[in-house]
Amino acid sequence: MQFDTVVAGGQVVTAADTFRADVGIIDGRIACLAQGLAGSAAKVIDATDRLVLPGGIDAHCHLDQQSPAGINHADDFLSGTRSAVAGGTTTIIPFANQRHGQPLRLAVDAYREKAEKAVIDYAFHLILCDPNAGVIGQELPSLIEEGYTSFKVFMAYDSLHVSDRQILELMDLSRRERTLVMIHAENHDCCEWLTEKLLAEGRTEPRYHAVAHGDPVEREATYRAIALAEVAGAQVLIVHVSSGNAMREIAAAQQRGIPVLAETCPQYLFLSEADMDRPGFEGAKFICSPPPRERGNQELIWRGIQTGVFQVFSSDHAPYRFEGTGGKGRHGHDAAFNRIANGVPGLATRLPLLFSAGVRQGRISLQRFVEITATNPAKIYGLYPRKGSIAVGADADLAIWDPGRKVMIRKEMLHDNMDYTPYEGMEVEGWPVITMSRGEVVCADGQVTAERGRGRFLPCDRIQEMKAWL
Ligand code: DUC
Ligand code: ZN
Ligand code: ZN
Repeated sequence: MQFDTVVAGGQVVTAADTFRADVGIIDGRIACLAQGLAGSAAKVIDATDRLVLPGGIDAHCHLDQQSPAGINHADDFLSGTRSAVAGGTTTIIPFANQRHGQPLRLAVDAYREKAEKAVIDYAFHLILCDPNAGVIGQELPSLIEEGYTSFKVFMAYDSLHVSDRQILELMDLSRRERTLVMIHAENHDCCEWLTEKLLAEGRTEPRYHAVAHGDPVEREATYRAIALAEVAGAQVLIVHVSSGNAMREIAAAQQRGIPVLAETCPQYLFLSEADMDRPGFEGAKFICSPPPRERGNQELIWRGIQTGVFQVFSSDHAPYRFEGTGGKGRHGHDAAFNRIANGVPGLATRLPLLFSAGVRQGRISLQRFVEITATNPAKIYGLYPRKGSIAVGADADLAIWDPGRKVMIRKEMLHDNMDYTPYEGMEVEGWPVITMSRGEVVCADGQVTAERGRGRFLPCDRIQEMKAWL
């Protein structure tokens, strides 16, 4: 066999195994896994002393969306996907966001057009803020056929949140059609009531965001989302779980055999509510929803990763710049917490942070790392086996890691369009030194070489039965 490229001499890591093999690539796909392939290759990439992992799948990131308050994200599909490859990610699943009263089809078409600049492959989740009878009865069934099989709804936010009744209708459709409802679990009335109370008391600094979006607010909505899924007989995935208490509700449901999956994110392992209390307006940089909790909570989230409560680890990249008219500080540096856009960036830092504190510091195995950052997202969202693994026939999406490389995270190395990273100055051990998408090197030694627009849309399959996962 003659290969276009062989990645030679590395340790191949999958969710199941680590083994020594060369990876032979033909036409962007993995054609052979065996030793001694380098002699039959047009191009050889030396992976001696390196780990060869599936490229990461970031199953939750926001690009080129507008916040509920009308603020644009700093990253579009070009800067966002360039940043992704700089951190070893080769597939993203961002959101096509419906506006009130807007036919879903228009939202999907608009986001498909925005995504034409992407440098890596992408699928879409749909955000539904207006799941009316036309959406549920007509639009979704036809979009599902076209490969949109996961839908996010919000239990909080003025312009976004939907009622329990609407969630039930959507879950009912999801059960029939074998799709997946993703839930932003925070109790809207609680957030609103707490926010008004805090503002009336003059408690306006960024740190009060953590009070307005406190732990019980997330825990109640998580419990309710699970109960709704039980009522509807549907599978559900709770996104961006931040609190150990919400996580316990999920674990309890999983133990009862309820098909509830869960995702967590770097901000809940590496940031805490103390960051929102940094001097001046600095705390605004760390505002996201749900917010990072007290430091002790981080260990609980690690435990959930170790024990399997969480199946997915995503960035929830929601890039709002600090300065400028579209930034967190657009209402001035004394703006009240509820006027600061919610979200932190993280596409490039997701994998190195978890690799370093998880794998290198002995909290999780390499297999678990691959599982929650690539293989599980591919399986859950219907992209497996084309994406998410290193196997013959799969796309040659690879991240070649130098497991010992020490890097201090600096905003400048992340290739996004942000003016800060919440992880500035953190030291990590282990870095993806080469990223390949469909057999092509798209980033090497910090240089992004991918051509604009080379990414392709990935239609997602219907969702599998999940009971076996729990
Ligand atoms: N929810 C998200 O999923 N991302 C950013 C902010 C939010 O509320
Ligand atoms: Zn959310
Ligand atoms: Zn999000």
